[in-house]
Formats: sequence, C-alpha cells, structure tokens
Amino acid sequence: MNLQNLVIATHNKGKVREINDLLAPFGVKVKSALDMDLPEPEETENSFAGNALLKARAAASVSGMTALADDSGLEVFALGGEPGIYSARWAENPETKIRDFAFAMNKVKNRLEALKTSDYSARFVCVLALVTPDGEEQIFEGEVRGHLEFPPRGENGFGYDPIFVANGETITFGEMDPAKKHEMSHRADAFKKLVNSVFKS
Ligand code: ITT
Repeated sequence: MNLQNLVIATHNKGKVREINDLLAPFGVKVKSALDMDLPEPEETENSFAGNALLKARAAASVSGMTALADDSGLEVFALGGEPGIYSARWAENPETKIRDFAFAMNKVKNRLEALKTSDYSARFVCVLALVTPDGEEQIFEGEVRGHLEFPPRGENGFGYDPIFVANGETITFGEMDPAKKHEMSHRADAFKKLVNSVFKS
C-alpha cells in the first residue's frame, strides 16, 4: 500500500497531533481532513470499526488519497462500556454542539457515584482504518487498560486523558509526557499493528 500521500481522516486536533508523532519515524507526508477542509461524515455505525471505516472511506473518496481514520473512545466497565463509541458525543452541549470534556468527565463521575461502585476500571480503545481510493481496506485495533481517578489532573493530551491512569502508572495521561503516552496508549497499540502490516511487509 502506498502511504506517501496520506490523509488523516479526522477533525480532532488532539488526534492529528498524536498521529503525526506516531508516523514521524516513517517519513510519511500527511495532511488532515482539517487542513483539507473535508466534510465531517455523521458517525452512524454502532462499532468503533464501523465508524472508522465510514470516516476513512469518505475521506478517500473525496480526496482521491489513501485515508487513515481513527475511531476511539473510553469504555468504563461499571457503566457497561459507556461512553464507548459515544465518547465525543458525551461532551457535546446539545444546543451549541460545542464539546466540553470537563462536562463529559463530570458526567462519568456522577454516573459512577450513582452506582455506589468502587470499580473504576476502564480502558481506552482505538480502531484505525486505512482505505485506499481504489477500495483496499485494513483495520487495526488497540487498547490500554487502567482506571479512572477524580478530580481530573493534567494539561497534556486531550479528551478524557485527565482522569485516566494506565495500569502500572500513578499519573493520569493528562499529566504524562506525550512521548510516554505514545509508548502505551490505545492509539500506539493500534499503530504498532499498522506499522507491522504496512511498513514491514
Ligand atoms: P474524528 O471523528 O474527526 O476523528 P472525534 O473527536 O469525533 O474526531 P471519535 O468519534 O473517535 O473522534 O471520538 C473519540 C473521543 O474519545 C474523542 O473525542 C476523545 O474525547 C476520546 N478519546 C479518544 N482517544 C483519546 C485519548 O487518547 N485520550 C483522551 N480521550 C480520547
């Protein structure tokens, strides 16, 4: 698969930054759907893989370039896997559609407190979909397990990072140096699989 000109099919600046960091060692030139002002498709599928494919297919067909999409989210075990594929939508103000992750993290906290559970275990999931303009498709899945801590801590990362502590760590992803997050994150895990398939074959 030719990855010389790749479009990153995301409108999320945090993802663009992390995907650029993860691809940096491979000398791939990337543009994002944000740079190219591509339309943002509605995420109508009911799985991470379905939504990742939908975003990559849309970007590949509009741009004529190979597209890489990332669908990801936080699954909280005591909440039956919520917010899951709705992780971004949990942060949306219904009227303005503006995302507020302080609001989303508080929603997770309130839901857990209402259950009176001591199980704060959670995982981040990332599914990457790579789609060429002629319809070749591959998907790669990654995860990182850990637990949630409140109140949120740290200014690094994005989304739910300030409440997530990976197994074996004491600081949140929000407090962690980005290079260290890239050694253990769900996105890095999925990227390892992509790199093994695409760059080492
Ligand atoms: P695109 O669809 O344009 O890529 P999005 O933000 O809508 O951007 P998703 O539908 O995949 O992306 O939503 C995933 C949400 O899950 C994302 O907005 C974050 O809030 C959260 N998330 C995913 N990866 C994360 C990470 O590494 N750290 C913190 N939160 C993360």
